[in-house]
Amino acid sequence: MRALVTGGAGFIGSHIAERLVRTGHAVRVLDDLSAGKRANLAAVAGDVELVVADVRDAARVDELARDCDVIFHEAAIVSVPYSVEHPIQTNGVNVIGTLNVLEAARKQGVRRVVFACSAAVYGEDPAQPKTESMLPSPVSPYGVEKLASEHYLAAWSRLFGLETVSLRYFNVFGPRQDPSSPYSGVISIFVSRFLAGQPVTIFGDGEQYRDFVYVDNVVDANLAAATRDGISGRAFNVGCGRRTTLNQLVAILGHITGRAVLPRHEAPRAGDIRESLADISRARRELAYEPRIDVDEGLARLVEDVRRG
Ligand code: UD2
Repeated sequence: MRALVTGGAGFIGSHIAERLVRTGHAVRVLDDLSAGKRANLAAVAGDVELVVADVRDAARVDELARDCDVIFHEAAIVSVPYSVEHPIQTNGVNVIGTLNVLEAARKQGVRRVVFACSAAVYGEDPAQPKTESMLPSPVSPYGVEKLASEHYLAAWSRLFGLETVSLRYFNVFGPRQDPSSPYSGVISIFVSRFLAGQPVTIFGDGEQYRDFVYVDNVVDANLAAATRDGISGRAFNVGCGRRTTLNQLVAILGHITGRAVLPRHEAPRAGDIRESLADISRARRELAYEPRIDVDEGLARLVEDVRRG
């Protein structure tokens, strides 16, 4: 197939682009390089058409969707706190960007759009694990934007027969996730600190948990979402279905790196949810999704990758 990956020079998008190339597909990437990097596509640079463009530019998106069978829509501003500070800007990228993708797909006869949604749509509802049938109640602009996008997908599926699939990512981790911002994923921060022999900070008592999912599993889910029949208009949780507390994370990293790091504890971060766990039975049933790489194995691979540089 011929695929367009928006945000394809970013963390998750570049892994999707790389897998597509390695499995024989033609890949075009749209990325404004605001968070993405050319270097993220270095391994497949000769086989990917990288177009530096903004997903808010409807005409450009339309042009790039031409002749594509599938669009993987990963382009977004991904920081929850940033969305609180700059909601007009994040709405522009995260919602108008999605509308541009849907309109381009419809006009250009693209068969299917697979969308990078988020567990942020669930908000603070304490019920665990999260199932897709729960009523979403996002508490951040970012979560609202992801949910609005998901509704647009489902509407475009009903209105125009465009095939759409929304994947609600939980806490994705892996190589190329940028550890440099204070809002970076906790695993990217902890791994770089462990390997540098620096202390880590846990916000709260460390008993809060997340459903951490290695990026290769997320790529598997995307490929299944692009190809399975009978799932148009649907949303799926993408996690491992396993909870890991931050204290457990520190222990696992200590084991893998052979370094004992005593975490510092600070007050819980404002606005943090305490727990997040995915029920992945719908993805198992309808996408034949199975997280092949568990958290321990994913962490080992990430440590190896960061060590190699
Ligand atoms: C994740 C997503 C976010 C959104 C949200 C929805 C990432 C990076 N972010 O946010 O985009 O989808 O889920 O619920 O996947 N922590 C520390 N020390 C640190 C950094 C973090 O203790 O140095 C804690 C933090 O307070 C939180 C946990 O680690 O309790 C996870 O934080 P995170 O920023 O990795 O991810 P999260 O779940 O807030």
